[in-house]
Amino acid sequence: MPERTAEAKEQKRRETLTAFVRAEAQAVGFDLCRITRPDTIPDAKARLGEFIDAGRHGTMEWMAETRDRRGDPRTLWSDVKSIVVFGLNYGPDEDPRGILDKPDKAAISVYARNRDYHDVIKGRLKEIATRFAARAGADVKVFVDTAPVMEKPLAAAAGLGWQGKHTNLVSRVHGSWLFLGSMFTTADLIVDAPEVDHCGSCRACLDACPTDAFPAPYQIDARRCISYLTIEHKGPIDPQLRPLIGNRIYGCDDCLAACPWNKFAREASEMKLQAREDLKEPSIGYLLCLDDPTFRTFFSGSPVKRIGRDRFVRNTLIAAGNSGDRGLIAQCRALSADPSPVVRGMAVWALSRLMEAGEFSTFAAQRPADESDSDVLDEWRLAGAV
Ligand code: B12
Ligand code: SF4
Repeated sequence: MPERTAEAKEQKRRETLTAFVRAEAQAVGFDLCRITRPDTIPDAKARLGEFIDAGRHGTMEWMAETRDRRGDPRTLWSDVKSIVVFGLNYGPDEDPRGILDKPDKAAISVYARNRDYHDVIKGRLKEIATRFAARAGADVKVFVDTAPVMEKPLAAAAGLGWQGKHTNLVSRVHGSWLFLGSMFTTADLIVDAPEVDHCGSCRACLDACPTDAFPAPYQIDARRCISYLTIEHKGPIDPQLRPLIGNRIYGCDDCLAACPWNKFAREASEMKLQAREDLKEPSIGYLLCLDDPTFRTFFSGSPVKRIGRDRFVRNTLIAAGNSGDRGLIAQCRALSADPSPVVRGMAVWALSRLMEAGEFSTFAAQRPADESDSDVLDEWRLAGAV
């Protein structure tokens, strides 16, 4: 029967291409590779809409601007037939929460302790995509993080794991430490079954959050998340939240680290990113000294560089203010005269916490009379100096 033969041939071709992409994923060092279709996340668009309508994206306006394309892969690319989702384990060797008890040290979240994962994953995705497109004669597009793609629901639909109560993807094999990336293609591949929720009654991640960023299980208010506050948010940080940030100066791992599924996580592959030694426990005192050129050199190739020196020093000043370390007063005083208003303002806040009341009053009495930035003046007011 010619029709049957054509069908069988097509099936064989799908199987071969599917096996090819999996083998390629393994060869470039991805830990997981599974496949779904673009119509498998019907709830995602409405849930994204609720998140944005409630203002939970804060100042990440790019989320609202791209909501239609983001909520449905077919709106992003109408020809897409299959979506291959890749996972890369970046599990740390030690519990990253250990540093939270060392107030003179600054905590940089695990994902940012080495090269920018966007570059690493994008490079691997491009390698796969080039070879796959040539083999399949199909069109491909690759995405990681910054594109308007809802990577977590797609990964869950492809069966890499499930979205945990902290909203991130949890895998039975790799716990909560996975980066995601995807390849969209016009090729017709064999799809995998979705994963089901294995959180049960556990709420460890919800209880671990220092800033109470989860209004309900499976939902996050980014405006309270330390990752958003220290990385995405420009300008001054809500004074109520500053003491809760502790010494976390770039991102936060608390909800991920609390996940019991990490215990079952397999060893990360040999191709995983190793943390830079000098980013494991850098001292607050050292980081406060970074000017623009030294900041750029120190964080060359790192995702931290993206936020720029001023926002980085703003975050470090919050850690200084929370440290109780009077040895940092001289550096904070110097930064209270910094050209950047966000740095000046946060230096005032840090000093109001580190100095004795009388000492701060004397310092405030000597402050420059020509300060005109409204945010900095607000900080002086908040500190009771005006
Ligand atoms: C915006 C963003 C952020 C924001 C908002 C976080 C968030 N959870 O959305 C901020 C800056 C806070 C952030 C922080 C972090 N991020 Co981020 N971030 C993204 C980004 C760019 C978009 C995510 C998104 O679409 N959010 C919008 C919300 C609405 O989407 P959602 O979480 O999928 O929403 C679902 C749930 O709310 C759920 N839901 C809603 N109501 C209900 C009700 C019920 C009953 C149920 C079951 C479900 C449910 O359904 C929604 C749709 O699936 C993705 C990359 C990408 N393109 O996808 C990376 C990404 C999610 N981030 C990532 C990482 C690693 C982090 C951090 C760990 C970094 C750090 N160490 O500081 C933290 C983790 C904080 C946390 N608990 O989420 C990884 C996560 C990998 C993984 N294993 O899941 C991603 C996928 C990047 C990547 N390519 O690897 N991030
Ligand atoms: S990353 Fe930290 S602040 Fe953000 S939700 Fe998780 S525990 Fe809370």
